[in-house]
Amino acid sequence: MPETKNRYTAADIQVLEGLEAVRRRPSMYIGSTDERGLHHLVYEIVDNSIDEAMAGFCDRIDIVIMPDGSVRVSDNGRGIPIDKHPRTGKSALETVMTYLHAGGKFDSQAYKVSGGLHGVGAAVVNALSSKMSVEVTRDGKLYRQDYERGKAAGQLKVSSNGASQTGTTTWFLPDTDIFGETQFNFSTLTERFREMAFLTKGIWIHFLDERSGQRITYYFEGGIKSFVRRLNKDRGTVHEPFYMERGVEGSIVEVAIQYNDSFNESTFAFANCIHTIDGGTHLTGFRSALTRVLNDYARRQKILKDNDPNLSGEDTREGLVAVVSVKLPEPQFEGQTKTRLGNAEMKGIVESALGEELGTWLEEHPSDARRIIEKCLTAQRARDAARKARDLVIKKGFMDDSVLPGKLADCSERNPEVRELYLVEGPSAGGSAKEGRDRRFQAILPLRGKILNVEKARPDKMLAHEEIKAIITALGAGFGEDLDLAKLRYHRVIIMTDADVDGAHIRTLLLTFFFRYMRDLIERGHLYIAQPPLYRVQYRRDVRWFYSDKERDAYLSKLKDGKGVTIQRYKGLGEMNPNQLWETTMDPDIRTVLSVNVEDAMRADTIFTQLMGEEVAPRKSFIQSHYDQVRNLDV
Ligand code: 0RA
Repeated sequence: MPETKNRYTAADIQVLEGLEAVRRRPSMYIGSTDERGLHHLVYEIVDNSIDEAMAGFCDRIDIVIMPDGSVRVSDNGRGIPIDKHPRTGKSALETVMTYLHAGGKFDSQAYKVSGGLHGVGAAVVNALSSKMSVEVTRDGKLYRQDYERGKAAGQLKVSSNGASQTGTTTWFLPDTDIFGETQFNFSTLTERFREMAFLTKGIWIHFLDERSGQRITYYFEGGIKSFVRRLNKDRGTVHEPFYMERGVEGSIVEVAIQYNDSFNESTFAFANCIHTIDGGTHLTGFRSALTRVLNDYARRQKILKDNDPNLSGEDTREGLVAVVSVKLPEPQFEGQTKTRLGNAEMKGIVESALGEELGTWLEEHPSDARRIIEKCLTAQRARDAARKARDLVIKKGFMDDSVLPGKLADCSERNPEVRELYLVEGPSAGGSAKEGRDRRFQAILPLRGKILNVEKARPDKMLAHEEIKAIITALGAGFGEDLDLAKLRYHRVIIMTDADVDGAHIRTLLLTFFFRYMRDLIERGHLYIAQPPLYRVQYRRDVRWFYSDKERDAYLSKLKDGKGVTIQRYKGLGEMNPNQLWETTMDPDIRTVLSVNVEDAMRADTIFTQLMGEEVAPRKSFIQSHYDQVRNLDV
């Protein structure tokens, strides 16, 4: 914990701007007024309680979503001070709730962990709420004040309750004049609360959604150490997690590391509990310490001989799961989305703190250390092999369309912008698709058998896999670092699989491949998922296709008598004749295709990791329990 500053005095708050500015330009303060902005209100309030927890005075936060769309957040901290503020002449509480810190912009998190009053967020929430009230318990009294659209609606009321506990309860109702969307999303909130709980060791977060009665409690004794354990839950791990926490010059550095037996890196970096997706100085310091310490150790132990090359940064990050969390007084967030930490001093602080702590840990855990180094050496050797394989493969004409795969049924159109490539599961479906398509602009690549799980294979293995090789060659744009979309032979790549669990699995494997090796293709909107129907319903001579149980039932319930109705369930694409496949799934005039996008690459990554984990059971249950959503999968 940082050393907390001297006791708070009301004069510490820098004032002073009214809240009209917030109502005039809400997006400047909360990013947007859509669903995201709405949720941001809750985070702002909970953040204040989290700050109180980080200062060491609070270990419990209760959040309740009410049926009327209002939210209540309570904590057992010291309670917002109520003493009189010298500049405003009002209570500290009212000052905090009805004035804006100078410069209290959306991107300014400067008040966090700074020992000052964490008020900016609460005032912004107040400005954007049609009603709000704050109750403070301290000094054996209960204080309460109500607000409307950022203005006090009455005096601070005091009653004596004689209770010894302290705390703050904030209740607010988002203003429907400001927010287009006022429905809170349970899982959006739980995800964030879980992250907050992970990042704040020892905090209990209780969340109740009164609309549905759902409730959930988060508590992670080990903080980010629990986080890495959780991330590795379904994988084989190489050792017990490494964990360190150290205070340096008013900042706190926390790092947890655990290698697993996969080949991907998942490092999450946070600054003051904000997920810095674009990294920054703390991440740079982390990486350079990791590479340096592992190389030093390997040399000292003579695992690396004098003539052996150093482990590269990449070599030390295969199978790495890590969380880096720093807390600092005046964080600077950079970049368009303010998700990169800019404070230059953080690089050195993290690098030396981690360098020392990890160095010591390796010395004290020689068998864990050896396994980690072995893992890095394997990565180094494999990277070498992959480089050679790739050179070979490129030489062999991988990116040359004179060697298109034999089973590709190409189209006649030459302009890549209008060309489509269907990746079709199963030979019989492939046959129907070939016959049913419009051969001017639709090409078919039938895929046989299993698609390689690229999550479990290195690039050299991947390139040896027939189906993957065929996809890469057909697309003609290379892959990985060499991906060149200017060479892409089809601007629409459409995955067409059965509408069942196996189809969903194959689709996931394909998406994983694209995600890992052709992410830009997804990002540029070239990847789609075909939507074959689930049912064919014939009523007398009228034939219709339905894409969900709901649509089918709605139609059936409208038929007066059930006579003359035949319902056929399509289990596989192969059951449709070419004509039907064209009409239901491939005809651009009537088909629907889902565009795949990488909105949130990190989330997709986590989901992929979960889906692709070594152990089969969790993957199965994920696919089954999310089957409805899988139809509308957005990666
Ligand atoms: C500054 C000083 C003190 C408490 C807080 C801030 C505080 C703010 C919030 C906002 C939500 N929950 C909170 N809990 C505490 C206390 C100063 C003192 O009593 O010495």
